[in-house]
Amino acid sequence: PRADIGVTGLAVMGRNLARNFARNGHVTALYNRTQSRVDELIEQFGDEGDFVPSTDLKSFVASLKRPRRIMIMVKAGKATDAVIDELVPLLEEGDIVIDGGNAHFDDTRRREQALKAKGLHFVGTGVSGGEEGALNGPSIMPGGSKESYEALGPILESIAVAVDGTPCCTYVGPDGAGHFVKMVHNGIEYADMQLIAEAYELLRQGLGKTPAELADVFRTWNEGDLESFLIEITARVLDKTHPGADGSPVPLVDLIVDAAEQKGTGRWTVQTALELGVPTTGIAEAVFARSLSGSVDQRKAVQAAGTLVGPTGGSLAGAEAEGFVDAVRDALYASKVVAYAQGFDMIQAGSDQYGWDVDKGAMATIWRGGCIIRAQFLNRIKEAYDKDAHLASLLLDEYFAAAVGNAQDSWRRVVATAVRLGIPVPGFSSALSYYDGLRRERLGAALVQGQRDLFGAHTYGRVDKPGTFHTLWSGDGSEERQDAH
Ligand code: NBP
Repeated sequence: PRADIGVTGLAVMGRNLARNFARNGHVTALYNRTQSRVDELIEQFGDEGDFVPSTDLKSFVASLKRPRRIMIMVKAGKATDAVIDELVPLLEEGDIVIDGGNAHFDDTRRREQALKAKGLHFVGTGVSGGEEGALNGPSIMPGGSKESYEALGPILESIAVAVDGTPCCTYVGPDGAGHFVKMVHNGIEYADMQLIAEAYELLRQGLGKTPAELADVFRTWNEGDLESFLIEITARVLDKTHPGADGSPVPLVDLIVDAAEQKGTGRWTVQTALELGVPTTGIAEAVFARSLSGSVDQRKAVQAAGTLVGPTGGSLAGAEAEGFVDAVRDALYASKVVAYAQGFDMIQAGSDQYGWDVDKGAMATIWRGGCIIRAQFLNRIKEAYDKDAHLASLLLDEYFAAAVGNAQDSWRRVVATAVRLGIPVPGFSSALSYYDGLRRERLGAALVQGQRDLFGAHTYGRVDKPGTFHTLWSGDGSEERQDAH
């Protein structure tokens, strides 16, 4: 056996990862359920490196050096289990099975347990960057045993994209940690995209700017602290035109149906956040905003009825328009800091819940390249966690606190303007409410606790003394201490 690593599942992602391994000097074994995918890869790209193709799983496994490193790149879900079930009887103690698909971290935890019991390592790994990243350098988020990372890490790091000489791949933590972090990454991506879309809508509706003018705005923003892949591609999308019905060029963004779709990782993030009790409002609002946009029949019915009254846009003028572009930029930046702060809180909560000990600064580091959310900004997050790994919130970091503090007047102005114009800004406004919620010394939750005690005897704590209390609402109105004392 001479192969360093094997890839099974050679659709777009698997094929590109296999080519990436081979191009980086690793002898790469290939297997796919449908043989033609192997043949095509060898035919088209066989000269890019040293490939060992197989026509059956047994010879694929036999072609690998030990401990065997086998990367599964099949459709996430049942297919992954089917492939694992076929593979396991052919493997030997210490071999490493890597799942690079978009698995749910719960599935990864289950699979890791099952394989560990058989003396095998299971590495659930997030792979970010799509087809292009898979070929030229993805961001890689591997979970699993530390021991397996020793044998696998160097190979993965060699194919990951590097930023400032540091590979965007590092050990994330045990069992489901890698897929969990990848999931939160995708959730943050949803939030970031939603915020950018809100900024676009505000400037388009509020200032009546054309998509081409807005492309320039986003290009300018991309030269400042918002510099990121998502801002860059926003300008590209806004610049694009296609011939409309009469053949003349129309901005593509005006031709695209305004119903956003989703594949599900954003939803997973929010479901998990609800279970962990972490307020990731930015991600949740982004997922719900996509759902609302996709409720096409309901939106049509509401518009046809014409009974839900309110402002329908209308442009800002004079003093109201002055400085509005910069204000929207500030609001976008501040909201983005909140969304990332919430995402990193979620990583901490998952890490605490499952005992993963995830290094948040290291996660910011490996997201700097390859990923959809790659951005300058992540360097700041890394620095914040380097300074204090136990920051109670990213918002408390000196740099971010100052940045958000400086932005907050603009942020309030933008949210207030949006509300007045009737432009929905769930991302901007919920981020601002989250910021204020963290900041306020007292919250309305005191009243909620009172209500809960009245209708359900759920008890409350008091600010002036320790203990758990209940008021005898339907009795004489006196208060009882309920805990043992
Ligand atoms: P697909 O998700 O379309 O899966 C196709 C592959 O799965 C083919 O190789 C197919 O074999 C194989 N497969 C299936 Br389906 N059922 C199988 C079974 N029962 N036994 C064996 N093989 C089976 O491929 P993809 O789009 O390349 O994505 C691969 C993974 O990467 C997925 O989990 C996906 O979610 C993830 N992904 C990640 C990103 C990213 O940016 N990180 C992007 C795209 C995809 P066949 O050729 O015989 O049909």
